Amino acid sequence: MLELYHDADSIMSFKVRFCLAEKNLDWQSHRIVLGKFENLSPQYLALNPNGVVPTLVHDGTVITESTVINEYIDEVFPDPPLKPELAVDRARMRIWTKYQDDVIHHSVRPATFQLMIKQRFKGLSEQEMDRKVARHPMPERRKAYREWTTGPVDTAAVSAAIKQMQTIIARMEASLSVSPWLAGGTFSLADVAVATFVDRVDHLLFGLLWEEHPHVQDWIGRIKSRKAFDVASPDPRLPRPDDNDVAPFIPGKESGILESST
Ligand SMILES: N[C@@H](CCC(=O)N[C@@H](CS)C(=O)NCC(=O)O)C(=O)O
Repeated sequence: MLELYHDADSIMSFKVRFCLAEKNLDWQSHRIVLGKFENLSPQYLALNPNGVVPTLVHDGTVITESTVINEYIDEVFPDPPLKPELAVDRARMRIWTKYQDDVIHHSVRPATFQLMIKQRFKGLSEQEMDRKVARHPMPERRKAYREWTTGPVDTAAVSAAIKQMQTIIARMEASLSVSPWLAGGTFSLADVAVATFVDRVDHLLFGLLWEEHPHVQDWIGRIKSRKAFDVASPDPRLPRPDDNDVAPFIPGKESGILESST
């Protein structure tokens, strides 16, 4: 039996749901509501000592880390394969999955906190937030909750994150201009991982970031037309950024940050 501990609006959970849906696998859902800090309960920390989602449990064996989970799923349930046949393409795939873990995920976190998560904790002081996350095993996450969920929207942090997103998109464009999928001729775990970025950028209403990248746009169209993308998608009722929060980042409105970046 496959069990997934996940949350609806967690992009790393989305990544594993996408993989499970591509394989057409049945799984039992255990929702861990991050907004209520259920990820920090002693029971969940016993499963995932980093206090993050997702966690997969397969016949009682616990597997953490979304990229590791997806590779595991692909090995145990090889049909249809989500790893390229050639070793060189598998290396390319892992460069993308590592980049998604190390860079892409972190590029969306500031805007996610400032424009989505902050709305949930309106009015909470730093001290109150500190108490809520005191059990978090990752000190940098405690700091992020304290600094990013309280006070007014930090526009400098969002602007810096947008510049990083633009670099990522330029890298995607370069890769997709030489092959239809990120790791070569076939859809792979690289595409599954980077699809999380598409989902979140859309959710943040930053879709115009793709505008001048035809290969990325074409890839997004193909990614979104997969049934598994839809099945895995986060709850559409999630809090969306307010137009007023997003406006300062849109060209022609206030700062025009998207136009002025390189
Ligand atoms: N490297 C981990 C990262 C997981 C992660 O950061 N998950 C986020 C949701 S997308 C989370 O659980 N955040 C809650 C927190 O840090 O308190 C993985 O890929 O599984």
